[in-house]
Amino acid sequence: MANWETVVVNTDLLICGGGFSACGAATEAAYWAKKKGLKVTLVDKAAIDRSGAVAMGLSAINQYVGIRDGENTAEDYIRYVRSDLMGISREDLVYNIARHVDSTVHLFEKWGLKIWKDEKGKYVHEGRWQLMINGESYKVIIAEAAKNAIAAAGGEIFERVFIVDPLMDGNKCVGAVGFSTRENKFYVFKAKAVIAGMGGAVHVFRPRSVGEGFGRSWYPPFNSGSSAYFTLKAGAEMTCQEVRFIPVRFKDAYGPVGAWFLLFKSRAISASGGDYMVVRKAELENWKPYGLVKPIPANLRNYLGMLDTEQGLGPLYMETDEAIRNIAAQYKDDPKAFKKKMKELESEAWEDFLDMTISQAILWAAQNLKPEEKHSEIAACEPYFIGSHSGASGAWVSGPEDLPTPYKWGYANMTTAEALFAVGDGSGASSHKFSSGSHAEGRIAGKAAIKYIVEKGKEPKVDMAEVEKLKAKILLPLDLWEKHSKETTDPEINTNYIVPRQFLHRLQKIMDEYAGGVISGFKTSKALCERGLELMGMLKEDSAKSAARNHHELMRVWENNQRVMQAEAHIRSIHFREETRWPGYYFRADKPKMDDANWKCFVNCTCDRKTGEWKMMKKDIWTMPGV
Ligand code: SFD
Ligand code: AMP
Repeated sequence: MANWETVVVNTDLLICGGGFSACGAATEAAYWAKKKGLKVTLVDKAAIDRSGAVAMGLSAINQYVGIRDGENTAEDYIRYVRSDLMGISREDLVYNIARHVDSTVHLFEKWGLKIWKDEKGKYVHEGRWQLMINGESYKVIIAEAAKNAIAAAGGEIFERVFIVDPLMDGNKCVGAVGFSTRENKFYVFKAKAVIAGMGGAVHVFRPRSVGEGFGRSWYPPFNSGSSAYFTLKAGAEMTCQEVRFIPVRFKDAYGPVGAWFLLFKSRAISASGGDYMVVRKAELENWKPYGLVKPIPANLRNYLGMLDTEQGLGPLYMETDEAIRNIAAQYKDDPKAFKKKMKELESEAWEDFLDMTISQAILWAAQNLKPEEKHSEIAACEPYFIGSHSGASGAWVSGPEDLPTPYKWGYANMTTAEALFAVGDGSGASSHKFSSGSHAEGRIAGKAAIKYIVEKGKEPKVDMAEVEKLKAKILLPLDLWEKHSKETTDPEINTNYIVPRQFLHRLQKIMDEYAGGVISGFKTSKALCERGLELMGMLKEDSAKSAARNHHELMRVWENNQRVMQAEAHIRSIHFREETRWPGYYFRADKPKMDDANWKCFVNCTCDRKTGEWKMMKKDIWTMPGV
């Protein structure tokens, strides 16, 4: 085995991940931990100033309820999420986040985030729930608060340490193991409670951008399904693993569309000029009651555009030029004011991307595209797993203590594995929390985890023999490379191992062709899922033959293995749910209709820790009384 030092770290609370939800957890947990003399440790695979989905910044805060100004209520937010997810949401979790998210946003502002204000000093809304920000440094600001809180409480932060597996004592999580991506160090974190906040997953499906564009995606390429893998490996129950997210984005550089649709009130059209949201309105009747609500659910908006594409009406375009002209039109009688407004709109258009998806601004520049002069192509992306946006995949967590929810087994956001909490993209069925809601959910879980430690925390019992086995398994790819790489002329072509890039391509091919990726027009069926699972079984066998030539590739190997776990949970869930509920995300082509009588329920699953056997189950939907 590679001769790496084993570093043991003892802590009370371990936070895995350093993104939005983990920073929320750290900020809150450190506050309570300091009072109780407990230690909080946070571990991220990258540097938390610029890690995760918000690495490049964002141009909007997508969840702000506005309770203090009477703009909306938390109950309104339940209704929004319920409809947008076609009836499938954990209303207790959605409510819990909605009632706390505003205070998180107020904290962001206190910490230095610039939220746009109008002349009356009110936040500028992008849409009903969204606020405009100057967000280039959004992550830096939120990370700084988390770092300060941990430092003030005497905790520790580990950066560039990649978490792989949970440590378990029966059904209880007692820590995690991982490795440094820079040094020859294998880490063992022993903890009384653990929070999984390692984001969602991308590159499980073959991306649209391949070859020289490989790595480009809307969701950040560094999130590889670590949360799902970690909670599944802990034996925790998962939910909504079929509810992938497919956003419509500016094509090829993946610029988000929210500001265009909501702030600029832009239309999207087909190549022949039809506005698919208007032309195809009648189709929405087939998806009642959700098809008839406002806003129309994200997957149905996608679906109407996809119908145009399927019928040869593509490319689809965002009418940026028309939208800018429409807004500026109110100044048409005053040439000076008109010119000024046009300049302002032009800079807002560019800033939207420069704050959040810089590559989109670069692509516009490279293609000589001026948004005020010419429209831009948009397209549906490849599927992602992101429980915090308009998808829903994640762990099945306990609801808030003060609500009459049937899903409650103790501490808020604790998974069905004791002492293991999940947040952000790692917790399921609580969609539309975005950056702010993920942070708020992190705070909820951080507080609950400290409460758990105070009330039930015991010294973690870690089986060091088990740890040694995990160390050997995790470092094996380095050994395989060392042993065999000189046996062939090209070390990448070797019958004794598979390199991470080849493995990833195989996974993506299976998912794309059998589980409804871009190439299959997002369509799959029972038989395709079954064949996909068969091939996945063979891929899993080969995962033990993965080789890595250095630290970076070792990370790539484990990212792949984590993606495989996410992929399998996804295919099994799509296979189990015998209906099509989210057209525009995926189609069970053999069951093309929504079947409320049999499938208005959650699909949950577990993977047995010892046998690896999957169990699929239905769970009833609970709706908040009176909402
Ligand atoms: O417009 C390991 N999101 C948006 N939210 C908004 O509020 N406004 C927007 O404008 C948003 N837009 C947007 C968004 C996302 C993306 C990718 C783009 C644009 C381009 C959504 C939010 O970003 C999202 O909801 C939150 O970030 C979710 O938070 P969280 O904590 O669940 O995930 P994270 O922030 O990505 O952090 C994950 C962390 O885990 C680390 N990590 N650490 C150790 N070991 C491992 N094995 C690990 N694997 C991962 C990561 O490094 C990271 O720190 S718009 O398009 O919608
Ligand atoms: P996006 O840029 O697509 O991630 O969207 C940002 C925010 O705007 C999210 O809250 C979306 O749900 C919302 N959104 C985007 N497009 C629309 C639309 N056409 N109608 C209503 N809400 C939208």
